[in-house]
Amino acid sequence: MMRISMSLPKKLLSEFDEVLKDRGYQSRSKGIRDALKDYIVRYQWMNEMEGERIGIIAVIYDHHYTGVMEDLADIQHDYRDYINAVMHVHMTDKYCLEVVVVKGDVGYIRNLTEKMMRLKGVDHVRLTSTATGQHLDHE
Ligand code: NI
Repeated sequence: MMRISMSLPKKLLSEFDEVLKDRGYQSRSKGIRDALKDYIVRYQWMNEMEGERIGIIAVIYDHHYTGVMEDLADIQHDYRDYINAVMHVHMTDKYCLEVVVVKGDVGYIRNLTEKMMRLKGVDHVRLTSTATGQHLDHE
């Protein structure tokens, strides 16, 4: 085992501890290990997809964070050929939810998702997608 030390926002850590308590975890280290594995599995899952997909990207961000709205708009404009629609919900005083409907080669959808994920001020990004055509012919 390696030991690491890290800085986390207090609120994030207390929310994480709440989840661990709720799930009956005895150890925070075990919780963090499991969360990291989950992150890696999601990454692998995203990388294994190929071909044409249709889906949605849900993005939650703090619209007060300087530049985040401009950055999200710039990225989405760059990928406009793969975006069919965007819905914006003013979730709370601070947070916005954007639902981006995407369609096309998964390579582009993945790049778009990861570019938005990397932005500071963006709290949560989740891609849900399905292969196009898969549900059209019920053979
Ligand atoms: Ni908003």
